Amino acid sequence: MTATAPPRPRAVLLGVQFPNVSDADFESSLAELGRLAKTLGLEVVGRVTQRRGRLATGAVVGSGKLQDLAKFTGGTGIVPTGPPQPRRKEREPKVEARDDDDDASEAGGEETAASPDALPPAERATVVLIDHDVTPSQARNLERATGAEVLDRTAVILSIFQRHARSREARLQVEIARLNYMAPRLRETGGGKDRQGGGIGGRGAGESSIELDRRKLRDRVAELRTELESIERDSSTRRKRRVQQNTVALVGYTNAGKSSWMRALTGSGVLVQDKLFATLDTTVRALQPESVPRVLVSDTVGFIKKLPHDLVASFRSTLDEARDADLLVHLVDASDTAFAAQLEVTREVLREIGATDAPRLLVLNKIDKVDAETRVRLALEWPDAMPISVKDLADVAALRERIVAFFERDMVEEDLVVPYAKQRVVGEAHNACRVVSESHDEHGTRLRVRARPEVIARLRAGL
Ligand SMILES: Nc1nc2c(ncn2[C@@H]2O[C@H](COP(=O)(O)OP(=O)(O)OP(=O)(O)O)[C@@H](O)[C@H]2O)c(=O)[nH]1
Ligand SMILES: [Mg+2]
Repeated sequence: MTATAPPRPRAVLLGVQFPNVSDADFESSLAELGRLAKTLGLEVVGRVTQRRGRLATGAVVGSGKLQDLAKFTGGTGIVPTGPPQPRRKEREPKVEARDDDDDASEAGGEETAASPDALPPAERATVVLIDHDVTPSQARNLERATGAEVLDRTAVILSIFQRHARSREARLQVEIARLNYMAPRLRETGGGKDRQGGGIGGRGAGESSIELDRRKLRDRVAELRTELESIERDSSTRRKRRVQQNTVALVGYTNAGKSSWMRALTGSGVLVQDKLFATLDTTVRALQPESVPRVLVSDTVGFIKKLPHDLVASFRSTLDEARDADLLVHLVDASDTAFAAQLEVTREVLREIGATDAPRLLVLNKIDKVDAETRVRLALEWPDAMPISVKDLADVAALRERIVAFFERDMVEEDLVVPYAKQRVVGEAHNACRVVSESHDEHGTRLRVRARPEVIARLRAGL
């Protein structure tokens, strides 16, 4: 046993700025990749960026930039042609990078020693993170030029999801997405070899599945889906039971503060962390202090730019909570300069999962971190949004009030006669409505209830 924590694996970031991407957007995207890296437990030691029209087909960036990368990782900086050779040879003279030199890096021949100006071995990065999705062969070429493990944005996000998944449901969802991500890569590498296993992206329950051929992989996905479906049937039953209730879903970009608000609004002990994707499982709790009728609040997985489509599909059932909610509280981190883009991403994912009907309340969260001048500007720009902070008790009370008022606003008062054979509905009415009066006669229980019309309609449907 040693007292000092082992050093964190080092990573270098690689980004290509396309002509249609502004400097600010490019920077914020790379910064986000850095935060994803940190969430994965990596230490970012540097970055290499290049402006170009598209990713180089060979190895994402031109040869000069490959050399820059190799300084961080200790590789040759050259994509060797042909299979890796054990024999070492002098490196070819460096070819200057041009912006359009897709194949300039293919000049190398066999792999050679690290460049002389590379970092000392102990300080080198062992991982290259690319802020784009790359093809399997681009990734492989980059790996051969850098000698490091290469992860694209999707792989990074999948790895984080894999580490943060707690429930069986979340684990199954992530595993299905991960196997689907791996399938085409298995095909290209003829069974997957060198880089699989042990690395940042390749570890986990499915490690040995790398050796499985595509068919076995498909069978495995089918098996996992069957298991997932049976769990989903249970949770959809649970959700149906909640249909009678008033429900609010907290939605938003990852790290916007959803779980913090879940804690504040419901007094529950859900995990709050300054990490991306801290929450993957949905939690549902009653608003506290309890309102009459009761309001249920749900906290769920956050969204991110370029969220892998498969992952959204896998989490569809988890996100049903958001789709079926009566009110969506959409939280953004107002202290993040990129929040308008993040807001758009969230809207897009909500559209994708079909959560388009419920009214939304926009919350500009973390307003305590925003200076006075910006607050004024935000208030003008987003007049309908609530600028608040979870750290301010008055703000917590204010959001709770807004939620309660939302459900109050459209309430109507009606009579319900519940036959004695259907007394279950009386209990449901007490949960979902404000019961103004209750009496009994020969027809059953006579209730005068206050609730939103759709809640009363749902109760009537159960009579
Ligand atoms: N200063 C400040 N920090 C906040 C506020 N709300 C949340 N935070 C911090 O922001 C970080 C992320 O908060 P979470 O509540 O975990 O965010 P989340 O949206 O649940 O994130 P994921 O589950 O990762 O998607 C934590 O460090 C919180 O303490 C706020 O109003 N003000
Ligand atoms: Mg959370």
